[in-house]
Amino acid sequence: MLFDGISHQVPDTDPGETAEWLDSFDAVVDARGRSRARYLLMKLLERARTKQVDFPAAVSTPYVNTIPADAEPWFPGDEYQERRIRAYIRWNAAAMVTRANTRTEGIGGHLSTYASSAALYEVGFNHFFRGKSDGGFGDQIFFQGHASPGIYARAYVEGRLSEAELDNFRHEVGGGGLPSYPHPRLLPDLWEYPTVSMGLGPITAVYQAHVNRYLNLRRLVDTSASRVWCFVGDGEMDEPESIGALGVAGREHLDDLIFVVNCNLQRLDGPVRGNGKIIQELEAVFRGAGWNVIKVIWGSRWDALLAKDVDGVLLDRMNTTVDGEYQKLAVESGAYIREHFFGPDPRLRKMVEDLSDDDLVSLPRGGHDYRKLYAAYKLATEQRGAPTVILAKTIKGWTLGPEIEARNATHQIKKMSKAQLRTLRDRLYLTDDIPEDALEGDPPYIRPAEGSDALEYLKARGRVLAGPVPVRVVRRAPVLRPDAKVFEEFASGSGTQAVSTTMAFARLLRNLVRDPTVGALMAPIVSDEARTFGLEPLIAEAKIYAPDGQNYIPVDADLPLNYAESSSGQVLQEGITEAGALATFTALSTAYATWGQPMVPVYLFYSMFGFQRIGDLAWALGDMRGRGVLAGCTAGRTTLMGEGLQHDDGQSPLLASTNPAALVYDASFAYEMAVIMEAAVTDMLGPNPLDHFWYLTLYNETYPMPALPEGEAGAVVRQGIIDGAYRFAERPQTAGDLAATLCFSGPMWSVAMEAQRVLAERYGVAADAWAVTSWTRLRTDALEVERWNRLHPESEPRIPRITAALGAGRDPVVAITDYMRAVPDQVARFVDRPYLSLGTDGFGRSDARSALRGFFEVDAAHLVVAVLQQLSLDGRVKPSVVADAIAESGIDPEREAPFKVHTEGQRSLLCPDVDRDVEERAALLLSLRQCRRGDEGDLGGFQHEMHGRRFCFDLDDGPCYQRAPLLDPVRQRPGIEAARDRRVGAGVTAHGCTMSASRVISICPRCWNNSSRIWSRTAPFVSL
Ligand SMILES: Cc1ncc(C[n+]2csc(CCOP(=O)(O)OP(=O)(O)O)c2C)c(N)n1
Ligand SMILES: [Mg+2]
Repeated sequence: MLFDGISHQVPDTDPGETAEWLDSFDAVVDARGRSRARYLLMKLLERARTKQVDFPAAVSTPYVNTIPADAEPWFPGDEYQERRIRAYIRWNAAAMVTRANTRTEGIGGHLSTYASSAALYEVGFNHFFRGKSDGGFGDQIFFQGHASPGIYARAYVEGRLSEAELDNFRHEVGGGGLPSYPHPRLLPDLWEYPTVSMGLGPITAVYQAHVNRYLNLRRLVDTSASRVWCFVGDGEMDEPESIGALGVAGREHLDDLIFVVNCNLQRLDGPVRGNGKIIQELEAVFRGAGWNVIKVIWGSRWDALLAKDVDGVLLDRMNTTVDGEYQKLAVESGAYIREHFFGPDPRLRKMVEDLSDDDLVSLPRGGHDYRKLYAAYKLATEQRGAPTVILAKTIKGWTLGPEIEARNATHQIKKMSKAQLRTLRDRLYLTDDIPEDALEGDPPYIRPAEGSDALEYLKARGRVLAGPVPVRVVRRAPVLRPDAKVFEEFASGSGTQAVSTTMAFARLLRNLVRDPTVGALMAPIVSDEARTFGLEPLIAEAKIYAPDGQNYIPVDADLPLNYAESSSGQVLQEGITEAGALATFTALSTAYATWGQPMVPVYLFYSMFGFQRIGDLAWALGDMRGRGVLAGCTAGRTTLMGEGLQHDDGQSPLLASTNPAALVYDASFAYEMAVIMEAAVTDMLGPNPLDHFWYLTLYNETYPMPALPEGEAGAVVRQGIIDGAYRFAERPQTAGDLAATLCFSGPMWSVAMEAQRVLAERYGVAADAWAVTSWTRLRTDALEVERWNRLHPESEPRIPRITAALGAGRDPVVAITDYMRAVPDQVARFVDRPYLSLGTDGFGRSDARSALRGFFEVDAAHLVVAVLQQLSLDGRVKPSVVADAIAESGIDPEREAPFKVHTEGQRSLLCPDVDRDVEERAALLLSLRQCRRGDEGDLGGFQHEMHGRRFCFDLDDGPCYQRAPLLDPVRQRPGIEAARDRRVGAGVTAHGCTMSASRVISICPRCWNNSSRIWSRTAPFVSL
């Protein structure tokens, strides 16, 4: 597909020939009209496509089937048997949901979605979907999540599920239950791909196909015999994730990818596009993204009508009728359809005069027409060079009877009455299988008898297609272990060289990629931040995966570390799509099941844009039992400096801790990171891998990395790193008996060490320091122990790891983190000592690291004060000592907490109650104006009461900063100088008040909080 073929910029090599073609076209328009001309053009475009002559995307075609009746292939199946099998499945799906809701009122389930898509699935099951019973990998099928009743019902008919299991639909807790939706975590022999959170199925499917191609081009797995099918609802296509990755599939020509969109024109509450046409809209979207589009709109009985439509009136009616109207027609009588669809135009009315009203009602939509669907699937599987979408028009609740079909409430119907079940039975021709008395009580489950033609047919199809789907198989893989050298260098520390954990991680990743045993299985993934994370050497060496190779000379070709792309590249540089990158990670992290090929995906991302941005995909990853390493880089609310509110991550370990499959680690040192990575890689490629993934935060603060202790002590530290904590520094010798414990993680180690020194030297407090690598693991352990103790009251109580590690007593423990206090507070109630935590709750700021740590009160001064204050609680330290420490450190005890949201940020001068208090505003304005009459040089100041606070406005440039005790004079001076230089005009004052040439715009939080001085210089206060 070409996207930018601008013909007038291309030289005409044969103008005579061009003129001939154009003249002929003009002649057709003149002689035969525009419709005919349009038809010929479309034919030409079709031909061009089949001849693979690229042309600019033409994004929509008329509202008819893409495959004309005369181009439909012969249908190879036994239609009678297939219809019968379909009837059994339809019935069982409805019976299962009805029974579940009879057993437990309100347990839920969906009837209408599968009812609308039964034919879409059955054509696939009977003719296309490949299973795994031949030892191959089969197709990867993403089912519409809430169509699961139909998938269970088929598995029952195939003999793969029992009646008891069907009866446990949505009753999982007692064991042997069937989950509501596709959840491999809970039904790991059957489900492969979790899909029910709208949009995740489509994006995961696209990246599954993308990863399949990657594995194939890297010669790790031959994926060529498998296809990826993704079934998705038309309402679901509104999710950004559903459409966001379509371009990837088009760009990479992922022709093994087939989407089937179930266009029943409805979502949960009502029409998807009442005033428009979802099929047309989606056609344009998919075509624009480079996909083949096959529309299956009309069933076979429309073919004869379309054949009569010589003037194009029917086509015109089809094109101009909106979806809302089509839905109305779907619930109305034949007479209504005659009157309102065909009626207005006499030519149309004539077209259907020989059809009865009943005939009109039963003119079906294409998505229920087996032959049309077969034709579409066949073409979809044969087309090369681009992915294909089948847009199939269906009716929601099809066959469930007039009270349910196409009704706005259809999605919510969970139970069918006896009368509705009878209608369904009759409609499905199941009167022989379900006698009248069987309709009393619970509707029965039915399946074809052993030896029946239907069952034999089913089995025969299964043999041809290599068994049933879905089925999840995990094959044993050889145990692999990287060379110990990969990790060794990190144990010895970095000497005097300052490095960050991110830099160390990049180096470790490179070592892993180079490892002869596991190197090929490493799959580094980034979403456009490789440079930030120091991966240039890896890119230069392992190259970026690009299915088309590199068809240009990169601008940095002459540099040793250049932007190298290759079709066999190893690094997945996904561009700026965290969702896409996580979907890639998901496909690789489950390759052990999908392809019997364990991989080690390592996705490095901006930690702020991880769980927070794509938490639901990470949830699905946990459901899918993915294995891999997620590395949240540029982590820490104060460690990432300069980037500010949207970037400063103070919560990702907490968000990650909510995912039961995540093992969350926050390392301070390169050796900790290496020990964690060694555990991760050896587990993933080991004999009994956990279905877990690792989340590791990495920082860009550099410091000399300490060495891992050797010998026995080193082994203890290693175990502590994995378990979550180890003692990093013993208590220093001090004169008295004052003692405390500092717990740190990540870059807060240096703060803890500085505090340890000050506490010992100035206050005689001996504090030991613990490195906590995983608050979450400590908490999980403690919760397990707590539960065990609760349930074993007569046994000797067990002791949680963290409780044992920190012991009991009155010496306080103060934890410090670069995240919210809730991170270390995870273990608070398991510590038998006074416990306090310091953290970075609140919105981040852009500033230097030291300023941020001061602002969030996580610097050494605050840590010292915190320890002293804790010691003062039982009288071992006098409160006055704590107060002196506060004063000496320049800490302003009256400032508002940095996490208090209503004091956040800059305020409009007359904020916060500006609109509430017009009079106050006017009074202030007056004061300002009067004040301005003083002149340049010494404007003096004035005070103003507003909203119960006293505002002191200094209109001279001196006093404000001198009186602001928190400001660091070194940092402040340049600001003042700069502000002086902008005596008139817009600017920001030394501490953040902003003003324009005409007025003071805002007042900084410091002024606001500290009796609210405003330092304004000479800005004239003309208007407010
Ligand atoms: C992210 C998300 N939001 C909302 C829902 C709740 N939900 C379940 S089904 C559904 C409607 C689906 O409509 P459509 O995609 O058209 O599927 P249909 O049932 O019509 O085939 C909604 C909103 C969900 N599952 N996931
Ligand atoms: Mg729908």
